[in-house]
Amino acid sequence: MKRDLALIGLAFLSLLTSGYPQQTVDDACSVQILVPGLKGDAGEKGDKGAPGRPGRVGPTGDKGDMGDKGQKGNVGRHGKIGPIGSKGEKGDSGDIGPPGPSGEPGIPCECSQLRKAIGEMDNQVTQLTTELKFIKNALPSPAAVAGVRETENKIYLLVKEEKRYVDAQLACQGRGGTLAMPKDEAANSVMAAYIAQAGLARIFIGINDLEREGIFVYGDRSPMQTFNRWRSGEPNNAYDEEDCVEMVASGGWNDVACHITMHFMCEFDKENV
Ligand SMILES: [Ca+2]
Ligand SMILES: [Ca+2]
Repeated sequence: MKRDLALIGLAFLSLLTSGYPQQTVDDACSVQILVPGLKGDAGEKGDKGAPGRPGRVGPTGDKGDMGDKGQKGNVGRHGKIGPIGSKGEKGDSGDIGPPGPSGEPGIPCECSQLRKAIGEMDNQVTQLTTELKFIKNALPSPAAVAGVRETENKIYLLVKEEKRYVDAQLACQGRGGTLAMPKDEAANSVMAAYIAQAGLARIFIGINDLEREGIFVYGDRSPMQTFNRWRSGEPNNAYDEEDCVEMVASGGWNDVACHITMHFMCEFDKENV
């Protein structure tokens, strides 16, 4: 059926083309009907075509079986140092160790210096013992004196008993001394400080003009030298009766009546102690 239609089409087409002006006279006069021939032999095989595009990704496959165990790995690096642990309990004492080696010989002592020092200490002990013996013998009672004072040659003893001048002198002589006689500034200063420290205002000292008015001498009858510490306006022989002498805490001197009573100070030669 199709083949018949094709043949009719070809014949119609040939009729149309014959009407063209360029058509030769022969063509216009002849009508040919074309009919297909027999099928030819098969041609040679063509060249191989280009590769096709990749196909779509396929669906996920089923999970496979577990593989074999791998080889053991290498040793890892050191980790960080951990925090300090708590203190442990004290352990038991160890055994006693063996004795150490003997020490080196000591240095010989400086015996000569030690003997000298000991000798000096012996002398001091002897001197102190003598002075203590003197104090014990000299003092009427511990409460009556305020210690002693010393210069290079003298020992001074403040006696806190109120006596008249003559009785005070006798009391000092009874102890082996005399009323204190300040014959230079050093002695006067020691006596004044002693009085002040004892808290006293005035004391009898060993100076008087009992024998000749206005001619003052020391208690040992030695004449007064250039040194004196008369207070301003003294001696004034007040009321015409001041023949004895007191020392006030400042160290100044004043002639006073001999019959009044007051504390007094004795002095002792160190040679006689
Ligand atoms: Ca006088
Ligand atoms: Ca006077």
